[in-house]
Amino acid sequence: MGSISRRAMLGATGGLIAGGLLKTQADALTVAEESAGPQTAQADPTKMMGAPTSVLGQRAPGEQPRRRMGNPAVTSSSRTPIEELPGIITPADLHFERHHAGVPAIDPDRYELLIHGMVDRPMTFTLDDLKRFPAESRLCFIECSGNGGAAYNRNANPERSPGQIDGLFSTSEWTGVPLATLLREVGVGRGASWVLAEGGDAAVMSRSIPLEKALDDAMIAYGQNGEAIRPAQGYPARLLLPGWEGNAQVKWIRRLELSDRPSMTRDETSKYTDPLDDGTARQFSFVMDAKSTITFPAYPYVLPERGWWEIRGLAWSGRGRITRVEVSTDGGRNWAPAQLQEPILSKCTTRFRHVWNWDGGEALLMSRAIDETGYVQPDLETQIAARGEGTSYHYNSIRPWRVEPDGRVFFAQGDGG
Ligand SMILES: Nc1nc2c(c(=O)[nH]1)N[C@H]1C(S)=C(S)[C@@H](COP(=O)(O)O)O[C@H]1N2
Ligand SMILES: [Mo]
Repeated sequence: MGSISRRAMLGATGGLIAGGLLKTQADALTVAEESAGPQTAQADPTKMMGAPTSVLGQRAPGEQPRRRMGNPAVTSSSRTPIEELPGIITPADLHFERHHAGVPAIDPDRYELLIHGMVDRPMTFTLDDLKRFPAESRLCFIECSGNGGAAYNRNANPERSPGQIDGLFSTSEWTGVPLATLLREVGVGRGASWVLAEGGDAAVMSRSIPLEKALDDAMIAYGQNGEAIRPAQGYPARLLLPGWEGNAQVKWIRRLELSDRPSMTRDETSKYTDPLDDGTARQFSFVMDAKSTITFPAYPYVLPERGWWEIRGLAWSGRGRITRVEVSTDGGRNWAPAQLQEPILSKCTTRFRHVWNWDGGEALLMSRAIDETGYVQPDLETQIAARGEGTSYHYNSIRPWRVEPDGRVFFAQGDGG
């Protein structure tokens, strides 16, 4: 890439700087092995007929993003490569996965959802029943409560990409029936205030959800980005709780039981509570607080030259809309408002960008999200002071990235930034 003017940067959209991205060798190998591309690039595509139509499309041979896996023998999650996605939607085959006992194979023809307990008319719903109700679609993120754990550490590993740190996070268009519709069908009993949600996997994931959320924006979702929910995301149906921690969004949902108290299941007592330094714990800490991370430039990319670059990232809040994102290039001494990119939706992912003239010196890049409730993304020390060292969930502190004079970029939580 030749030199680029400030005018070009300010007027530019995406593609311009993509040529400067360097893939790691490991990434390049994976692409070569796995791409089933139909053809190698033609020297002059105008001189011969192109490939025919196909019943199922595929990605360009050179564009083969992959989920980040831990050691499959010991982990039960995979992460979305958030730095490789140009928009806000996560393609379904790249949605992060977190399974406590694997992905069950559920026969959609035998699937049933039971709603019972403190209701006037206990009922079961088949998949066809669910699809017969007026449907709703909404875009929102799902984020694992434990996302970003690698960043809750004053000595965090600098060689981590945004996806390796925060990739237990994906955004989709979800389609389904509002839970309020189903609850109206069964009739909420007097005094009911909680709903136990239970999954049909070997973990029988069970979480108590306040009735208020169930009647607000909860959904029994069966569609994901224009297709049936993928088996890993809960096929044939999952509970969707916009803005709340991933764990409570029970996949393979098979039972909802209304009651007048939380059920105190394994998944909300021994797990998914946040122990505090004073010996107490935050329980039912459902809402995912506002967070942002820079996805470019970030490890493992290397900036090839000084000059105008667009700092890009993602911001989201479980409380509503993102109203502002601020960016610092000097480790938090000065902050400037970033541009927010439409659409800016409630409990959804918002892209931000900020043009930056890199002078070739060391720089410490940070972003800070603010949502419509006025909540400001905290720095690591503020969060540790509030939550203690031993907490296992809700790591939304500021993510710093250090650019070195040779253009390499590292995760810089270990800088104390
Ligand atoms: N039935 C069931 N639901 C579940 C889980 C599970 O293991 N079983 N995992 C939970 C956790 S911890 C998370 S973060 C999200 C992950 O959703 P995803 O795999 O679709 O990304 O599903 C939640 N729902
Ligand atoms: Mo999770």
